Amino acid sequence: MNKKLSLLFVGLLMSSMLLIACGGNNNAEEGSESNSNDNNTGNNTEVNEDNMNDPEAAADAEFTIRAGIGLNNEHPQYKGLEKFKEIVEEQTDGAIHVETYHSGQLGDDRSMMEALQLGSQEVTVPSTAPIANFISEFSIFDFPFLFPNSDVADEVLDGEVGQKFLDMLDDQNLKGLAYWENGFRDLTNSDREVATVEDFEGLTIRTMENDLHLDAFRAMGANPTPMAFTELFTALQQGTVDGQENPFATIYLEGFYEVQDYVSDTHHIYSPFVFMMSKSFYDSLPDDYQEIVDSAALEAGEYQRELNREANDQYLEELIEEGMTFTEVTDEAREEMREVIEPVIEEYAAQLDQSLVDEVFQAIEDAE
Ligand code: TK8
Repeated sequence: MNKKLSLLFVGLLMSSMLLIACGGNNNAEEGSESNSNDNNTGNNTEVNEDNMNDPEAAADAEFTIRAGIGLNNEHPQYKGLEKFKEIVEEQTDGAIHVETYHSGQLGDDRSMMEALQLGSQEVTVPSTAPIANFISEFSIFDFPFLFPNSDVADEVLDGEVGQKFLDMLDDQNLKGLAYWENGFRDLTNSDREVATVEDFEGLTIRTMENDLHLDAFRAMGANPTPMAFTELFTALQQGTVDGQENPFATIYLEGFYEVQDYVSDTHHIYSPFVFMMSKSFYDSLPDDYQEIVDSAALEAGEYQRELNREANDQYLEELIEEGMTFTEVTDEAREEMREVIEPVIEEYAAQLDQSLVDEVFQAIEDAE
């Protein structure tokens, strides 16, 4: 698997060097246009009201950061991106200009990470699950029921253990700067109420592109399908899949209540986001600008986590008001789900360095 990824990475790297040789890059000669997104993997990146990206500001800047996410501009993830933009542009007096893109305008999590590796995009904030396709150790953050609550998650992710995982991104030409919050994942579907493991039987569930997620839902009797987030709403609308799982904020703000009838507070995985930057771009910044983007990613992350948590309970109320049937999952039912999934967790843990796995579980125990 890693050999294939390395070959893919070399191929992508060579094609990008060819592209850069033919076209501008982030910091060409004075007065050049802002970076061309032509070689980007994303869709239309023209300036529009939604993006509020200003081509004049880009032209005057020494550096331009193209920051793209998959969720829409109502989501706390985008509010965090705007906060990052505000801090960086203020502290560099506009020398660094940040363009913000949402709703998959530049691609999905995986293709945006590849764009960072190629240098055709500078920032993205994916969930940890797709990162595991680049660095298998990240699958540990998708062990179901790993984090008991968000306080423990913050302490572990923002501490030594979390930093160790961010440092692993360097070898992929990615620079991990901070953990933001996606949140506890909850199940929705269009077929039935789900309160226990038995209720998962035969449900086709879209999962993120992560083998552990697939195996965990198979263990519970569901029929999982991996899919990029950018394709999810259409798949739900067309009935290609019965359901999906995401935090309440995403379920509400992405309008999934329009195409889903049932929501259960399974809380089966706490999903972190990772704020990451193209490492070659990061290394091209002067030291003082590196310090500014470092601290801005952390400060914007604190802000984003707060927004995400403030509204999450409110979002469940909104979903019920929009007509979804809410099914409360008991702790006993969650325990049964965890027991059924345990062999999958053990199988994936066995593929990782045992000392690293122990370190993560010890850090969680210390934080509780
Ligand atoms: C958005 C994704 C999303 C994630 C998923 O780009 O794919 O379901 O939870 O938030 O990262």
